[in-house]
Amino acid sequence: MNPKILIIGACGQIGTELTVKLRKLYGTENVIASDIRKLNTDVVNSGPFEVINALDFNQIEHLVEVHHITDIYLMAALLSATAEKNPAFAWDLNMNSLFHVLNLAKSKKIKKIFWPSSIAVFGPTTPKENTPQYTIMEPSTVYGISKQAGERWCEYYHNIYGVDVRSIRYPGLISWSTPPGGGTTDYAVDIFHKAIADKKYECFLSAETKMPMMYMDDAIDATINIMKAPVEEIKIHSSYNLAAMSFTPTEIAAEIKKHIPEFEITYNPDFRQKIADSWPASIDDSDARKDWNWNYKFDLESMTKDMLEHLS
Ligand code: AKB
Repeated sequence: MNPKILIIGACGQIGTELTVKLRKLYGTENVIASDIRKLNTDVVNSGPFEVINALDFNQIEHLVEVHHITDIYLMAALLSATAEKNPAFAWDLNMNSLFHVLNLAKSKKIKKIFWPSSIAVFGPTTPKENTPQYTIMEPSTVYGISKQAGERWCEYYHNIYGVDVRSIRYPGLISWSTPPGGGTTDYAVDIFHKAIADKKYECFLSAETKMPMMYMDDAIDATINIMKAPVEEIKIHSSYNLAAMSFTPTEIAAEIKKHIPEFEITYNPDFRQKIADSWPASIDDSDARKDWNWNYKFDLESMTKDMLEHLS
């Protein structure tokens, strides 16, 4: 039987594409999209849509009851750069929306949860290359602290209350169809828009800042696959490391130059540099590969080609 899905934060960077894919997979009527406002006309007009506040438990519970929801994908969050500007609200949104959903599962009103974590759970004392699944985690951003605490709570709710919650530590995500949402890795999306429009880009990170990244198609596949995996395959109940490619601004600029030879990049690092410096450069995702057969399709070359084709 198809799951009955509620996506909270459906108009955001991941939510938009996730909604489309889940509707194709499970049928439009089985996927209820929701967000705080009607921010994306495609999402709003392509199937059932509800305006809700992720911080309002009663609103979420009401939707769960009315639509007989079995699975919730909680995609609402403040990302790293935005969260630094509003720490109290970021903590409130990122943590309390998670508690609402975990508590619905604890009281058996829903069966399964997807909750996104991030490479931001790591910090400056974490090994930078091939960052292991289990390692030192001392996040230095509000976003990272909220994601790390969230991971601990997911594992706790699984161990103590038997909640089926599944999670991925997303790297930076790159997509042509949705604008970035206030993250530190967002330069890797902006750069394509500026390369096409202006043939030049001023990067807010320094030339050699290497970070883990992933094309949105792969991120959506990972999300759907971890949710589809039989419960016994899910061995990690905090969050899985996930990787595809790692590159620096210099390297992505060189790849773009192969298609747009006039393209030039300059560097003017801002407050986001410190955030990027505290994150891993590459990730060891062998547990995800082993447990639920994770693999990626897009590398830097194929991602760049696909981005430019779609945006042009
Ligand atoms: C961000 O840059 O904040 C996000 C993330 C890595 O979670 N893209």
